[in-house]
Amino acid sequence: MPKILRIAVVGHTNTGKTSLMRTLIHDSGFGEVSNRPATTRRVEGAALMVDGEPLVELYDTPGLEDSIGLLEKLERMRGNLGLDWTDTLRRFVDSDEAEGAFAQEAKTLAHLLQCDVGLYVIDARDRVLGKHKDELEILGRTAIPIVPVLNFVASDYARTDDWREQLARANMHAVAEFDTMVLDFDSELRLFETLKVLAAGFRPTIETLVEHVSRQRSLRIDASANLLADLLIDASACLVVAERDDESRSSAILDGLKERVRQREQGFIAQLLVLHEFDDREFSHTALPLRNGAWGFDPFSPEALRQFGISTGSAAAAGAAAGLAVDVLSAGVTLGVGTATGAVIGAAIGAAREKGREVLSRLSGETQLRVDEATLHLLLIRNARLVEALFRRGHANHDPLRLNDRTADRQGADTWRSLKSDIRRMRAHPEWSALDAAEGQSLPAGRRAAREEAAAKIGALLFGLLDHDPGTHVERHGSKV
Ligand SMILES: Nc1nc2c(ncn2[C@@H]2O[C@H](COP(=O)(O)OP(=O)(O)OP(=O)(O)O)[C@@H](O)[C@H]2O)c(=O)[nH]1
Ligand SMILES: [Mg+2]
Repeated sequence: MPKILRIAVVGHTNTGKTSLMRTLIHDSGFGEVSNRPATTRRVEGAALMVDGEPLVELYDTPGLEDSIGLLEKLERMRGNLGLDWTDTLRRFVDSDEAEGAFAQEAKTLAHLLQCDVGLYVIDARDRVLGKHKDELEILGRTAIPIVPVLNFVASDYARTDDWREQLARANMHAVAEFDTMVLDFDSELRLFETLKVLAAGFRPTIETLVEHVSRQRSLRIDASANLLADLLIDASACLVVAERDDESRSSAILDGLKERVRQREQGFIAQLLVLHEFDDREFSHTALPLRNGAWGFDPFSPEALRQFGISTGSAAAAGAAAGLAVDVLSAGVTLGVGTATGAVIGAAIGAAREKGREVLSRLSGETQLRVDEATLHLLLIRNARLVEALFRRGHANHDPLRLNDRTADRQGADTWRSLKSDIRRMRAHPEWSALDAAEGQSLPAGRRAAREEAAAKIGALLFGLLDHDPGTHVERHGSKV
């Protein structure tokens, strides 16, 4: 294993240092984040592990508050002692002075001096002021390589150019840009690349880290695709039989099927949040689209279909049969699973949608019910969008999860078309659905093959979504006074 790289995250107070830590270590529970200054009062560390071994140690530090006063003090000290800057700084952090008015700054500088590199976090919305210039002056004299990280760059008010100019004047040319609310994988890689240039002795460490981070991302995309494929199989293959003669029992069976699909989707979301290392409590109070860890709209509601631009045809999905397709067993003719599509069944579905329970009750004999295609399409698209949003969400972000981008709907519609034959096969195998399977029950081999094929197509969709420019994903944030 290459040698451990120690990184100190430093900067003015309230610039997003703790948030950057959370983003880089994918842990929304790290430290305390708040809009008031001086939230972090002591140095706190976390390690990025590869194969069970720490590879990078990151240290969050208290914010620098009075750099103007500190620089004056250091200059006086240096004049009196006749030392160079680095020795003056070392002497300062060991002195009694470090316990007094500059205690916060001293803790941070003492830690920076023990690290291999510093990330200097800047709120890019800030005007470049004297206090920042003095901070840069002090940091530049530590003899530790410093990588400035422009944070809040997604804001309309970011003064990125002003900052780059100022940093160049301080001889800092390798600058990283970030927004800790939006986890942009490319910015993360660029940050590591910049570190590689400035901490040249740690190239193998950073290369191992980049390889690890990229591999983890691919594995997470594949795992998300598998989870989504499982959801689709469970919902597509599931079949229930309702008795024509007993209307109240039939409608209970129907409601039962819907409820199991809802719960199955919720189970999928819970698994997805674990996979992406988000705590589902984070989503319990947010408005759109997740409420209490579930989608705001019921998957069987016409609103949900409309929200994702899925056409429900002329029959407005309404009534008891909304979201369910109907196979009819009547007069000895089975419009069985294999032929569950086509004009005949299409008419039955349309009629059932229009009149709901009433039509069901008029069908003679036994009625087979399954989740209809529009709802399956919805399950695919909205959950692909959710996967995309989770990939793009920084772990410092506590805003409600928003899905602004429609790319998933367009690309998802293509994937949906390519999945049609898979779905038809799933529908021919009700035994593949785990909706009714007991916990731990092994599932048929055919299902495993179907999952692999569906997951490959869904994985391609997810990779495509994550490759495109997020554009409207980025929220705009207000100016700072
Ligand atoms: N929009 C946006 N908000 C951010 C970003 N980074 C941090 N914030 C917010 O800015 C505020 C301060 O973030 P912290 O991470 O606590 O900042 P800090 O530098 O650790 O602050 P101290 O510990 O007090 O020095 C919080 O309200 C964060 O949610 C960012 O990139 N974009
Ligand atoms: Mg902090």
